[in-house]
Amino acid sequence: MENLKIEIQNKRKSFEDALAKVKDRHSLQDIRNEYLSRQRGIITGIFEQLKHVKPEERPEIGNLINDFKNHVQERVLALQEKFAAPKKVLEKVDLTLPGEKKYWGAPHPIPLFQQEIENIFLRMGFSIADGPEIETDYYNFGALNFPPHHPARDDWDTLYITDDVLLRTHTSPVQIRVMEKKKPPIRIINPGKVYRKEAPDPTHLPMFFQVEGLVVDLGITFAHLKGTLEYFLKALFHEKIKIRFRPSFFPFTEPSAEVDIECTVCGGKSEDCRVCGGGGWIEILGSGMVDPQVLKNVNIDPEKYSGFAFGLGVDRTAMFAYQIPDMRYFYENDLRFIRQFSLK
Ligand code: FA5
Repeated sequence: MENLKIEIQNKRKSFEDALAKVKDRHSLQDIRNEYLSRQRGIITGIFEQLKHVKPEERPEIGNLINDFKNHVQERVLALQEKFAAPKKVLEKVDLTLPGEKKYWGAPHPIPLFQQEIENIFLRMGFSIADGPEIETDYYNFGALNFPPHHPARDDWDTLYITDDVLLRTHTSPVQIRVMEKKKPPIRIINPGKVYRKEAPDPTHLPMFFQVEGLVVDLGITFAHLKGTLEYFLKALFHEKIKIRFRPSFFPFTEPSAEVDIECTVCGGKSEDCRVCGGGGWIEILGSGMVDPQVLKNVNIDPEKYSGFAFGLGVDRTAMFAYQIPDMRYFYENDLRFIRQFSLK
């Protein structure tokens, strides 16, 4: 019995020595296992020796061992609390800081600008027509007087889905679709997306928006075309823009003209302007008197009726209205750029 008492004293001392060296949770756990493990722990080992003690001496030794066990448990528990992971202190809230700004979605500048265009034409008595973006060769080219293999097709090259089905290169097929269904008087615009085989640069995109216009009635002349477009552009640019009509060629109009506006990026003053190339002018739309052959293709008598048509590039015109030096910004999805328009 005396030997066991001495052993308990020794173990108690070595436990205290070991505990004095503990620095963290892991070394504390090692000591806990060494002393309290149920299978191989030091205290379990001491309890096992109890069976060799005389029965009348067991209660006293049993008390000593229990006392040692409780002591070890208490000391380990106290240190476990000390080494426990620090509790999260509630963050202090500084009520004087500005709040987090939440952005609402905003319309993209191109549809916004397209709406401005539509509103001007609606005020002039035009209505809005619609047509498919996937077109047949006939509507995109054939009915508009582009014979098969004609070199004019190169300027309007696109992506073909089959030999006969393609992504439309302009909104002009809608002219044909409208004239097939409706007889004069016709006064429509058609806004929509178009596609071209084109390398992007500051003034060219492979996908962009156009607004097509078509007027067919009795006695329509080039003067109506010129007056309508001048009125429209002055309304769109708030009278502040210089416009010029330049003779041009389109297979489906005769005579044809392109309309240029003065470069709003350099004001015509920079020789190496990336937008106008130093010329001071930039083309924004094509136009002309509807070719009599096109009217014949849709069974409208060209001896009786005449008309004018135009196709405006929405992105390119928006670029000048907003004085943006590169049209690609519209599609880069940089929110710092897009949000400027939602603040208007
Ligand atoms: C046409 O697309 C004709 N359909 C326009 C037309 C309609 C003429 C009716 C006569 C009668 P054009 O390829 O020039 O024409 O394009 C018209 C406008 O679209 C251009 O003036 C320009 O503003 C815009 N545009 C043309 N190509 C691109 C491009 N790659 N990226 C952005 N805008 C373009």
